[in-house]
Amino acid sequence: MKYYDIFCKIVDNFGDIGVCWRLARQLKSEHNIDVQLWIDDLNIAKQMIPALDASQRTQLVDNIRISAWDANTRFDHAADTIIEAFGCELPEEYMGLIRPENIWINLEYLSAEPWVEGFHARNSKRGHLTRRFFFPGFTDKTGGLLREHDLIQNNQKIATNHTLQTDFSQQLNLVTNIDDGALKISLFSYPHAPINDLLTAMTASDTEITCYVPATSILPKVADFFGKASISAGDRLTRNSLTVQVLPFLSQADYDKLLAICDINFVRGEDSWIRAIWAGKPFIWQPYWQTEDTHAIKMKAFLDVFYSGCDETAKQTVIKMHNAWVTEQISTATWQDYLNNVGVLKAFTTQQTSILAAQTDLATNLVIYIEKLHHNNI
Ligand code: TRH
Repeated sequence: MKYYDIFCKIVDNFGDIGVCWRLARQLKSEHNIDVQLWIDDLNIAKQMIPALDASQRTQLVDNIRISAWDANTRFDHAADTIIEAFGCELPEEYMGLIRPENIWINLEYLSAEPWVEGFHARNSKRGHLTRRFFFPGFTDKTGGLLREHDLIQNNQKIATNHTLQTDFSQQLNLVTNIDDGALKISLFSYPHAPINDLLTAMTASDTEITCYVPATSILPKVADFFGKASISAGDRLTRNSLTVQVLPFLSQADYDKLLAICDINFVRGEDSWIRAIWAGKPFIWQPYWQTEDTHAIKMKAFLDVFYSGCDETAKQTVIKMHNAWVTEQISTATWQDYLNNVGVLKAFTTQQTSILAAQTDLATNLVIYIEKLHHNNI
């Protein structure tokens, strides 16, 4: 039986644990690999993995062994394959147990920048050990993108099946009737985004809009817009053509469904960004803020890659909308322009989703790469 250790440090937000949890489950369910996931903050992880008991130091959830990684954690052996997520730095005691024949991989952050291809699968020496860099990416010269084998099919099913949509709608007590003609939007962003501007623009739209907001750190901003001291899951707020419904923080599976049934998705960071692509709907991505405008460089690289080949007018509105969203000022005209192009963007996104989904997914690429290393084929 194959066995991987994955180390995950939750820096802030949910992206690190979101990616690690998804990868761990896919390795087990699709590649029959036993995974031990070491997490440095079980309390935060519990939001993403509700079945987790944060008081237990080690436990099995969805066939993944999850263990606390803190100052009290002792290690007596290293796995044959070790995945260090996002340069989180393995514990010193564990490092001492790694043998040269073990495969040690650093799973990197995702970027569409051209340099990624050249750095993917490169390695560096750490004493007698080799650390290998595995880069996710948008081309087949990179590690690819996380995607479960049935994801696209499941997304398409719920996006087109009335009964499934109604069931989901009832489960979350969604404000709209699926057929009411309102434009459905999901909103997940960092609190520094121009949320007030966006909601103002939405109230001025000529279309009815229902905006679903899962409960995250942006709720105070949304409450502020409606002149409320606070809002919470279950609240519904209306102004002019806009209705906002606050949802609980969803399970990853339900969040996927929400993205699939919405017409436009606002996403952020790393993992929700990719899920929005797999949902095949127009989306606006807010990259994680980094110094020296690194996030803006990352965003430009992605827009260049993803929208190359898109109708020029639609492409320019996407670029304008993204620039407005990251530079923290959005005008009603920018939003209206974007809405006017949503039909073209929907068709284009669906096409890009199919192209990307034809590439090998990240978990499969990773397993193939690791197998080759174990057999000294690289
Ligand atoms: O939370 P994030 O901002 O994470 C970020 C990024 O990963 C960033 O690159 C990293 O450097 C930083 O963390 C430390 O956004 P992201 O990546 O989209 O992760 C959110 C996860 O939460 C994703 O797995 C989707 C999930 N999610 C739910 O499960 N339910 C929800 O209701 C929502 C809104 C999100």
